[in-house]
Amino acid sequence: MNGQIIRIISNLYTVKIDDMLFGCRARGVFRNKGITPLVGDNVIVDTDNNIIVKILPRKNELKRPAIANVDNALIIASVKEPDLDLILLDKLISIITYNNIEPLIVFTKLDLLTDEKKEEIATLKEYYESIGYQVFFNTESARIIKAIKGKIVVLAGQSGAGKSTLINKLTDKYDIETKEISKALGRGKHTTRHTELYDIDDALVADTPGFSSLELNTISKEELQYTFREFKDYECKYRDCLHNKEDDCEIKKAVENKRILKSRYDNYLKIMEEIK
Ligand SMILES: Nc1nc2c(ncn2[C@@H]2O[C@H](COP(=O)(O)OP(=O)(O)O)[C@@H](O)[C@H]2O)c(=O)[nH]1
Ligand SMILES: [Mg+2]
Ligand SMILES: [Zn+2]
Repeated sequence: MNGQIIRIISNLYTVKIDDMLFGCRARGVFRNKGITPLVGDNVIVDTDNNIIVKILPRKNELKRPAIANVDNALIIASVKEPDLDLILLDKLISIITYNNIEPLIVFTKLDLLTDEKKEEIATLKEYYESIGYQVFFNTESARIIKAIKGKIVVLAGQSGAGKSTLINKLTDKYDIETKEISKALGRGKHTTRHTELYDIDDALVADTPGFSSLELNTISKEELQYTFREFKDYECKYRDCLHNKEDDCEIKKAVENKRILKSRYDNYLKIMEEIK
């Protein structure tokens, strides 16, 4: 029968088949071939013997957390405590997009802002929506649940941004430990020892950041522009243009005309600097 691995503890695999959970072992042959079954793997199970007999092809695979077939990354971006970090946001969007995962943006902690600052965030939200991203506030549980239904989802975003809090808000099935902001920022390591996917209304969500901003290394500076979705609307007359030098560059013109958000372009240049 077909199922999906939702939890791994040492060599015991919990496989969800329809709505039932099976504790399974993996076939010895995987080990011999150097194949490691991952959380998120679609598998075929011999349910008479509770053995995983086959792992179906993966659409992608992450290292930390070790997880396969990720559909979405929820980028959790706090607007205060810690302050909104737009370069981190744009960098995460690029890294996630590059890994063939659709990013969803969630702004948290708007309750800590003045009305004026809230307006600025609303404008920002509109921009990201206008270029094709789904953007949420962490108060919009119903909308978020709808967006991730049936998907495998990882979280991204800095410590203290409100990732665990969000999962607790999305479901009352779990009570995940959240940290006071001071402690969260002081902590270098996760206490999580194994990858578990929380089953939230038919979505599987990993409460371990799937991406950090440090993972730029695989993107080349030539490829970076393709992870900036709005750049695709413009065609430069310069072949191989990196949109950083030529005065007559279509992207630069779009920034001047305020059709591309200035911070997006500035962050593009900063991220490219980091790649070099
Ligand atoms: N005021 C406010 N505090 C929040 C919000 N979301 C999370 N927090 C607090 O921020 C701190 C860090 O949250 P946590 O979920 O542990 O962050 P994580 O490190 O990303 O998992 C905790 O004290 C939360 O109670 C929010 O929307 N508003
Ligand atoms: Mg947490
Ligand atoms: Zn250009």
